[in-house]
Amino acid sequence: MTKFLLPAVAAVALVAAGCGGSGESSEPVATNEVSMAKSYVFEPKVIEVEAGETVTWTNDDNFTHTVQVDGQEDHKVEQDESVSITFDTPGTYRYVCTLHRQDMDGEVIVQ
Ligand SMILES: [Cu+2]
Repeated sequence: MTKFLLPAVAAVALVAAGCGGSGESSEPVATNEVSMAKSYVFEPKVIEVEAGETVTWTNDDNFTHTVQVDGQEDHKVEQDESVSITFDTPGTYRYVCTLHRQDMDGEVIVQ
């Protein structure tokens, strides 16, 4: 248990120190569920999972969105639908909605 808690606390502390306190939305959240919430956002924006976990994005917005991880296959997600991607290799993966890349991006940190 302690093994899992310590790195998470350290990561949050680093983010807070680096951003001067204004980066509330960029603190990693330990979850494998991301909502495409109203409107044009991934919520939470930065998540943290264990290697081998599957992350599910669900479109709760009124518009079609996509999930494209690190330039790989683009997954179209219609309203009320979802897409799941499994992350086997540790690392930091950035992703975007290719329809709204100015507004919609996020990060999956795989431990
Ligand atoms: Cu979008």
